[in-house]
Amino acid sequence: SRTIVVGAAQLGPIARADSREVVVARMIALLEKAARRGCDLVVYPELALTTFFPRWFMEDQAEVDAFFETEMPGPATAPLFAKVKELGVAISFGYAEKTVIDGRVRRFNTSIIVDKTGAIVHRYHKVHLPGHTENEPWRAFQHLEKRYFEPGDTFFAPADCLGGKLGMAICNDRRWPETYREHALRGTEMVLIGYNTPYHYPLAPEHDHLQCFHNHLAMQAGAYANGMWVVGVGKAGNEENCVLIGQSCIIAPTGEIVAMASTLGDELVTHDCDLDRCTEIRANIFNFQKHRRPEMYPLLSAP
Ligand code: CDT
Repeated sequence: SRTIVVGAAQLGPIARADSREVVVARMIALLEKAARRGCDLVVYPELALTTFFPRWFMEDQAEVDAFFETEMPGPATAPLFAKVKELGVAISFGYAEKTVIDGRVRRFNTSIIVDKTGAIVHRYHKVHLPGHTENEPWRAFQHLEKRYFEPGDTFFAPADCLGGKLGMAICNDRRWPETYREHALRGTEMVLIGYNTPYHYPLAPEHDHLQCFHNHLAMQAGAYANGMWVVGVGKAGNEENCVLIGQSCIIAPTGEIVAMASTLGDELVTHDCDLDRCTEIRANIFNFQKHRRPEMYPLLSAP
C-alpha cells in the first residue's frame, strides 16, 4: 500500500479586518494538531489567507490588490512555510496571486502544494471562475470572481509528491465532471479542493437548501467515476454576514465519505489514504483502457 495520512483543515470565518498574521496563526495551530496526529499532508480552503473578498464590489484596484499576494512565501506566510519544514508535513492552500508574466500583470485564484521541505512543488490557477463582472446591487452579496481574476491557464494535471500523483482544483471546479476526468486521464490519484460556498445562491435561491447535498454529490461522483481520492475543504460559518457551508471531507475512490467535519469553525479531520485503492475502481468498473469509448464522445472535446 501507499498510504498518506491526510488532514482536511477546515477554517471558520475570516473577517475582512483580520490580518494575514492572525489567519496564518490559525493555520499553524491546525498544522501542529495534524502533526500530532501523524499527518503527511494538510489541505486548507480556497483563498485561505483572507476573507472571501469577491463578495464586495470594489472600484479601487489598490483596495482589491490588498487581498492579493505578490510573493509566496511572503512576510506573513513565511512562518507557515517554516512550520511545514520544522514538522515535516506537506500542505496545500489557496490564495489570490498577483504576478507579472512577460511584463504583464496577471491575477489568479491560485492553489499550491508545498512539500515536506517547504518547497512549492505544484501550482494551479482556477479554471472555472463563477459569478459576474459588474456590480449587481440586487444581490445580498456579490460574487465578482470574473472581475478580480483571469481564467486559469494551468491544466488539471498532477505533480509527483508524497509517493503519489497529487492534483488540485478550486471550488467551482468541483462541480464539473471534466475536472475529475481530465485529472484521471493524466494519472492523478488524489485531488485537493478548497472551497468557499455560501448557503445562499442569489440566482436560484430555491436551491439554497441543496448546497450541502450538491457539494458532496459532485465530489463523491467525481471520486467514484474516476477512481481517485478527493479532499474537499471549505471555509465555513458566518463570514461577514455570508454563511458558508462546511462539511469538509475526505472521499475514497469508491465515492464513500471517510471523514467529515461536523462544525462550522476551524476543524481538522484526518484519514489514512491508501493511493493504491484507486486501482479498486480503475482496474474494474472504470477501467478506462478496457471500457472507455472516446470515439463515441466527440463533443466532449468540442468548444
Ligand atoms: N468560490 C466559488 O467558486 N464558489 C461557488 C459559489 C457558487 S457560484 C456563485 C461554488 O461553486 O461553490
